[in-house]
Amino acid sequence: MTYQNYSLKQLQQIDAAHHLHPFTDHKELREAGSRIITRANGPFIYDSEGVELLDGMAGLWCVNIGYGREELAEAAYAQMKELPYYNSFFKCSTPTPVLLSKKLAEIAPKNVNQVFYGSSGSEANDTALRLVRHYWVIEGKPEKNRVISRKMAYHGSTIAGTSLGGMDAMHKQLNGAVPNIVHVMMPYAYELALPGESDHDFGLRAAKSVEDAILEAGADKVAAFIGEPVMGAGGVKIPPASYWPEVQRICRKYDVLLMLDEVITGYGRTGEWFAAQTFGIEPDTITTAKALTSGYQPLSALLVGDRITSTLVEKGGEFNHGYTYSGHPVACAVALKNLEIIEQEGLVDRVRNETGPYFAKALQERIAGHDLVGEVRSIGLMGAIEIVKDKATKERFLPSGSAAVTVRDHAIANGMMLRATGDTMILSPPLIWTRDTIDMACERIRKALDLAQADLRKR
Ligand code: PXG
Repeated sequence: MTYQNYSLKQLQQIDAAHHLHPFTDHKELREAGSRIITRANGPFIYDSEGVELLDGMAGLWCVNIGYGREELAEAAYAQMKELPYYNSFFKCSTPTPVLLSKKLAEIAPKNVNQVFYGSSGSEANDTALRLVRHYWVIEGKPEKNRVISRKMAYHGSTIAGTSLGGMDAMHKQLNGAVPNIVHVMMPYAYELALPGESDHDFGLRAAKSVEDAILEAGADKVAAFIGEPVMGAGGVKIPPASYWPEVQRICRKYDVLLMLDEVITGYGRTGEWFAAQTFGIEPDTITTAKALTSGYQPLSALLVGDRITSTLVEKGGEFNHGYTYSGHPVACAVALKNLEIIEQEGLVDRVRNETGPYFAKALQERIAGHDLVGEVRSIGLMGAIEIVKDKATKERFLPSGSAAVTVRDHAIANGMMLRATGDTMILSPPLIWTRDTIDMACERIRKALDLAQADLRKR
């Protein structure tokens, strides 16, 4: 029986009875009922009632080539018929992860040439943490096992992912994190820059907090620093240009590995294949997932730099780590086709030269001036809108986070799917957006802001 035989009410009831959703207050969901998305095409998603929404989030930061790409379905179908599964343990391999690894080495920063596969970003970060700690053990420095991360970082929901991440609400529920991970300040000038401090100086100060943490622990105790080039789930926090080169300089000075989590920024979002290239740095590991397949299949790729792989190969022996689905042939076939489409359609260049700059200008000219908006910022095709009560003082509405939810609800009611995190609205659209799509989004967001303002004034 297909879902079409069920009414919306029935699906919602079954969902409530049997399905525990991620990051959800289950009591609240049972009262409200879920919105059931049934199909999608290009930049639009459609719910079970036929309502069309412009998807400002590319699913969950992943559907970079948009919906309805038959070539990806065909690539999966062909691979499933020929070889649906075989593992890459025990000296075996299958063709698609081999070819995908070659492709990834071609597009990654030049010091990064090898790939370890998983099925999710969280798994890839678990692999990354295990790998860097293992690296220092085989280098004869097992005491070098601490990792520095940032407050508000998001690195996934497994125990290692949550521990690496800096979300307080998640840590509280962990009730015991992976030890030896510390969190320093985030590079978030809007709230953390001092009065009169330039962006440049703020970026250097935020990087200095990494150096302070290294010195506090002792450089001989620190394995690595991990960060999202642009913090995503934490609110599209874009560091000043001075930040990443300085963090890299500090890591090199103290012989600390640099781990980038590009689960959101990888595969074109910032106008280069990887944000490492946008910010001009050469990390030792790059965690990627999401847009690697544009979300059409679950797949992650931990890209590993030459420094780590040469030690691993020369001195490592067996690395006792791997997943049933490491290098899944169907997921890798879909990834290959996805990257081919991104290349053929020139989507990365388009973000860098055309849609990214147009998106930035549209947000500045049409959204930044609104009374509810404290700041807009963007890089490539990811953007944020800070919702405030008072533009001059940056005072927020209370309770915290409620104003952004009001804006989001009006946006959805007006055909625009976007996400609220704290008091920040987030945009991370498919890279196929054109100037027209950006115009449409701005119109709908502007309307949502007007309606939210009327509501918030009544409170
Ligand atoms: N790293 C980063 C930077 C992420 O954004 C992960 C790791 C984990 O990936 P998986 O595939 O295990 O989910 C992510 C995932 C949100 C939201 O609400 C963001 C993510 C996942 C779920 C929700 O913005 N990012």
